[in-house]
Amino acid sequence: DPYVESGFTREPLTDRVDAVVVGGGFGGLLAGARLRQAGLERIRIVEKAGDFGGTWYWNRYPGIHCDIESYVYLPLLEEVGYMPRWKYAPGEEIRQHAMAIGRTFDLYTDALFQTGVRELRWDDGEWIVRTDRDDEVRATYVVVSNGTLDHAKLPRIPGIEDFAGHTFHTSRWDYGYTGGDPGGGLAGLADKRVAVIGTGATGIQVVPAVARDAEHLYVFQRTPSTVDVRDNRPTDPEWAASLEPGWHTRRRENFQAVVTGHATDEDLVADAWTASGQVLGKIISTDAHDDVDPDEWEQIEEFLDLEKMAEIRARVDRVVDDPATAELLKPWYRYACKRPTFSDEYLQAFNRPNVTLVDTADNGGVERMTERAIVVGGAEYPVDCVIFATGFEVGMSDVMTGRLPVYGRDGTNLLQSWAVAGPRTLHGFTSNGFPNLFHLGSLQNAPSVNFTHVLDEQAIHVAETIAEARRRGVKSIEPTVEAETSWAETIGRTSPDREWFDAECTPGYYNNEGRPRGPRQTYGPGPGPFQRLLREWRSGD
Ligand code: N01
Repeated sequence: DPYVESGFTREPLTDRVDAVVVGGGFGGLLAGARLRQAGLERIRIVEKAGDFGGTWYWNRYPGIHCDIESYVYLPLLEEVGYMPRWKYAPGEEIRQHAMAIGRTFDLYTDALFQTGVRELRWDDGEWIVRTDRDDEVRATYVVVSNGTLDHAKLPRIPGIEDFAGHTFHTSRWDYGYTGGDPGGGLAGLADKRVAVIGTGATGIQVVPAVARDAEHLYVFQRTPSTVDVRDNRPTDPEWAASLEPGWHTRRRENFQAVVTGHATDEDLVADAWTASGQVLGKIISTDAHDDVDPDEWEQIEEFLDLEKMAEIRARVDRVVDDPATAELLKPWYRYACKRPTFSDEYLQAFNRPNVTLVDTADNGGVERMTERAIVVGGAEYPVDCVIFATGFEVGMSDVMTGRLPVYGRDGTNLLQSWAVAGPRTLHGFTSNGFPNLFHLGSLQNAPSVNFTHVLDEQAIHVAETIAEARRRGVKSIEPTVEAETSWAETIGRTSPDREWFDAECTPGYYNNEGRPRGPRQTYGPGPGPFQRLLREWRSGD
């Protein structure tokens, strides 16, 4: 029993609250905060981890940072009264902010940590939430926000279980073994030969820290990432003092408009897109792409893509001393095929005498592991420790995989009811037959790179919907079958179909190896129009 092992046990709990929120990451915290603002009193967040923070709770590897500017990534900055210290915040600062949200909105009082929700069941006008600690909590409303990047992925390397050295995944960093803390050095690696497998966004952040302190570091790369300039800097206090109330919402909306190509403010656009070349900035700033023929637009995109990738490769040549290593570090695909990364230390790490890049692409990945070594193309690399930076089982929340069963009216199983025709929701939030149940995350809605913004808009929508129901004295809310059908039709019609992506991006964005991509389920016009659509829906009848 992992709970007994962790040393934290407690008696099962039976009670009744206004709302249960499944998950205490930013989605759950935002749901909690917005429900609090909407006047709900008993809000119980149930979270597997020992505290709030979600992905920032589990991922504490050295070097962890957020790639999105902190002034737009961190939610509720004005409400909490916090100004980030860095343009790109380190993970610990983000985790502390998550905890501050918990305190500001009094979400700790009723939170259940180290507790996993095992079943949601609608019973006579309310939900019964059962947990793996045998709790039975009744709630009028349930908001599910349990994330999509929480199941660590280990590679299927033959012999992985034979390896007798030390291993761990980046999302469970072993500071006991490596020494140090998230901000400090890793003294425990001073006499260790270490392997890092994986060079995605995580690998890029972890490698410089391990390179600095390990006796020797072998970086096992299957696909090189694009590594763009980071240019992090402390927050300018004068700028911070000059901000007017409401700045945070405006900045987030501006950022969203720019990255989705809907901005009209020329200065802002030019600023944001300098890295992508002025052409794209100009096209977007003039909103000209709305008038450009789609084929022509695709050609323009491809051209800009080529330019951008040439710039990324030229940087590798400039930074990396050894030409053979530099060649291997150059990405060969289109920019959006893989998640872009940013670092001013990663490429530089390969100039250290104690760092070796082992490219596995020609051999289809790592060949096998033995008791003491990693084998690639017949060559053995003896190591003491293997760090898996191999990402996550992506794209499916526990509800979508069935790990968290949901039973609605008449005991209907949610997943089974979606088995034939796929998910059926209104705007991704609610489903017929499952009253007062709301989903946050990526389900039949519009994604954006700044995911905390997407989650906040969703949390606001759920909270305002519930507040309206309460004002009207309505006991339970759910969409009609017609509304769901109509939304499914909108999603089917507008979901972007990027054929080149499927054809050229191997492996794909999240190394979703060998898995069918399935029909796309996003609202094509993008997050801005989606948020407007929700606001209009709320202000209607
Ligand atoms: O995981 P990934 P991640 N043999 O899946 C390799 C977010 N994030 O943890 O590219 C050999 O991207 C795999 O190789 P390939 C962000 O959204 C955000 O890095 O598939 N190698 C790849 O190199 C990101 O997208 C921040 O060929 C294998 C790596 O492992 C998500 O988290 C920072 C392998 C996995 O890359 C996940 O990122 C960090 C195998 N069998 C992360 N299987 C921010 O800044 C996999 N690999 C906000």
